[in-house]
Amino acid sequence: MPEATQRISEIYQQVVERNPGETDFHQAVKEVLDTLAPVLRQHPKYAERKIIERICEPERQIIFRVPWQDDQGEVHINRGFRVGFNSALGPYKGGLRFHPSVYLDTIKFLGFEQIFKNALTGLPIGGGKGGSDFDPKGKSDDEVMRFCQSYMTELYRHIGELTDVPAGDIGVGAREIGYLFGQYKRITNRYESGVFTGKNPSWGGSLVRREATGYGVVFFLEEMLQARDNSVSGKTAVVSGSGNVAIYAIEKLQGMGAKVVACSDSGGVIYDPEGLNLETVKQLKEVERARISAYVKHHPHAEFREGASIWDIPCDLALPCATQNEIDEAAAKKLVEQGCIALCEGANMPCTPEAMKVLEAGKLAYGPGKAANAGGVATSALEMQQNASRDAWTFEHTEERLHDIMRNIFRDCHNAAEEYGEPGNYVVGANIAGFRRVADAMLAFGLI
Ligand code: NDP
Ligand code: 2IT
Repeated sequence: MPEATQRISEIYQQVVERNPGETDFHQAVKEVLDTLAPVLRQHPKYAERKIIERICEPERQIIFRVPWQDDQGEVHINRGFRVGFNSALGPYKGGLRFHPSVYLDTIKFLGFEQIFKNALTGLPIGGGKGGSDFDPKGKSDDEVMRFCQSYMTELYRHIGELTDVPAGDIGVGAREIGYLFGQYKRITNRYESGVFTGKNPSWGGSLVRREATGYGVVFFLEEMLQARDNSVSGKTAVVSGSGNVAIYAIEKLQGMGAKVVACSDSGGVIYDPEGLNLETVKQLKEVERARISAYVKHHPHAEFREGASIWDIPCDLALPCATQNEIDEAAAKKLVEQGCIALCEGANMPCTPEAMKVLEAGKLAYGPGKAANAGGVATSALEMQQNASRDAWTFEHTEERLHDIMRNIFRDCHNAAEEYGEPGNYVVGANIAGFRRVADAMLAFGLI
């Protein structure tokens, strides 16, 4: 039915016109919409009730001023955001990103992706995202605390364990969650553990949440490889970034017998042909908040390549775990040429549309972020469960739950891809499986 394709292209045009200049948001929407025509054909109700049009419009968008003072007493003004995109399946759920590049477009693309990702987990969480153009890099702990307190002084009225539950993303880790939660608790006069996830396990956080995104990516990768009678063990891997997701992806890769030869930060790439020493990376990034270039001081045989592309390094497995659009067409070509067999996305939308085409043509096993990196938010939902029951689970139990969830996500993507005639295409599988869960809930609720 050509009308379905036509309808989708009209919806996309409307999204572009209604959200001028928001190119990352357009890209995220296009990637999902391009896979939905067969679903509209099979379920005309989705079109009649304008489900896609509604999903593309956030339920609410909050933008606010965040004034704070640095250690010298100088005043700074940042902008805060929180977008509640879709609450059909549960309270808005998604991280906060603090990075100087953040603007409304960034939060909308991330919030849109989050709807489908969260639906794929099978857990009761809607989609949302937030953040600020604040740059935590180079700031003292006190400055970060003052910023977080100011940010929460506005945000607190919009969130709640049954309404909207933030967590971390780029630039927001355990330190920031602590300051944000502390201010929320103080303003609201409630110890409402379930309002935030990614908390320290000593005050209401879940074990495995810190590791969950990175571990989950590798669990998903292993499922993809096993479907091709292959495995992570014995492979050479490259992981971009050296933050939360990258570190725990490296840990699980190494634990499963892969050799990880490179990681990076915004300053450049570390290439260690002997295999990265993860303890050094953790010490530099989690303790000292140093630049990754300092790795070579500890391991002089390794090489630091300032400003270089990590995707020039030959590998079997590529795991982008830094940021959006970090793999362009040229990088994708290089990966294919050099014999990479699988790419699994820890970051959100790390491949440009052109790169995705190259990877598809190159027949790589390709794990899209909204499925592959869903282990983080899934474990956040497990943290919410523990908070609701005032319980704390063991590491082993929680990791097993995470592992099961990743296997189920893989199975759902795999089955949806087969059902819609594109076996092995997990982009199609993830988009359709996630979309259908949200769409069916929206239909059930009437016109919302
Ligand atoms: P962190 O802040 O812990 O680490 C981010 C890493 O990526 C750092 O090494 C950082 O380098 C690098 N990076 C960030 N922005 C850029 C940029 N513009 N150019 C080059 N390098 C960059 O964040 P996370 O590890 O939490 O997040 C990484 C990715 O994973 C993001 O795409 C995030 O949305 C996604 N994600 C995170 C989840 C989570 O649970 N944390 C869950 C699912 C997805 P530098 O320090 O130099 O800036
Ligand atoms: O992109 C993501 O899924 C996250 N940053 C984690 C969100 C969460 O609520 O744990």
